[in-house]
Amino acid sequence: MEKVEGLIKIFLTNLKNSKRAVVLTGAGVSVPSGIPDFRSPNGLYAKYGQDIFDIEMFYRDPDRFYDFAREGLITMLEVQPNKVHYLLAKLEDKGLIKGLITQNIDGLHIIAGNKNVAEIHGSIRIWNCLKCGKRYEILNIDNKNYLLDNNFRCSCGSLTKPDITFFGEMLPLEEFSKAQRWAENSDVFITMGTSLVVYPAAQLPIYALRNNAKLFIINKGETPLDKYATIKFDTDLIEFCTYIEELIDSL
Ligand code: CNA
Repeated sequence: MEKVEGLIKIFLTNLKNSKRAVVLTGAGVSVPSGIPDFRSPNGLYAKYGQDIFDIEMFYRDPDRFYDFAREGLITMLEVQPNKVHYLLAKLEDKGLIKGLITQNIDGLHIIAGNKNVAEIHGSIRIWNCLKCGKRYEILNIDNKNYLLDNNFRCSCGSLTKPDITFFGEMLPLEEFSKAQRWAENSDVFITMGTSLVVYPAAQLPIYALRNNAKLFIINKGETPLDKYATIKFDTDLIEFCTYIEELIDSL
């Protein structure tokens, strides 16, 4: 316990002395809100298979994806941010982090109050018709119900797809360029709740390291970049954020 507290103080000192700290989050940040991650034993892959976000599979069998979407994506809209999201919003408010890059598609960082956010894998809030281009903003209950009642077909009868990046698709260029710029200019780079195996997101800490940024990794379980971290916290994020909240004002 004392050792962890000591390491957290080192982390906080680095954060407070930094000028351009950037955070990269992954699915683990939203697990305490009730959204399962991909790769844990109770994760989405265990239930739906690894290819559920594969773009070829989507075109081959869209209804399989839509069945998953009812249970695994639309339900994300009912979920609330947790302590980790709120702490990150507070750190931005205090000027301690300059940018927040997320691989998550649930929109919870924006709901929690972060403003400088790069959603590099898109967001489930928007669904687009693949034929006529009609856009459905599904935080609007009428749009959501329309899609649910029509098995995700547009009013023109064609397939719709959420505005998220499937495996086999390009990332949204503008969002990723912003994230890359932040990473390349960062002096402290923090990753939270990500296994760092999905590319090109996992490249971002490497851009930061090339700029001599210090890397801090907070994740339950190993990541391929652990050996490059100034400190790796293999700990639960809620526990970690509780420490930060307790110590942040005292340093
Ligand atoms: P991942 O590969 O599933 O890794 C998540 C990591 O978080 C794992 O190493 C877990 O051990 C760790 N973890 C889970 N809970 C906690 C916790 N409470 N404390 C500390 N660590 C924890 O997911 P990545 O984000 O690395 O992979 C990127 C994918 C996942 C992106 O394409 C996302 O779009 C996608 N995804 C997003 C969501 C979401 O939007 N909430 C949910 C599931 C998957």
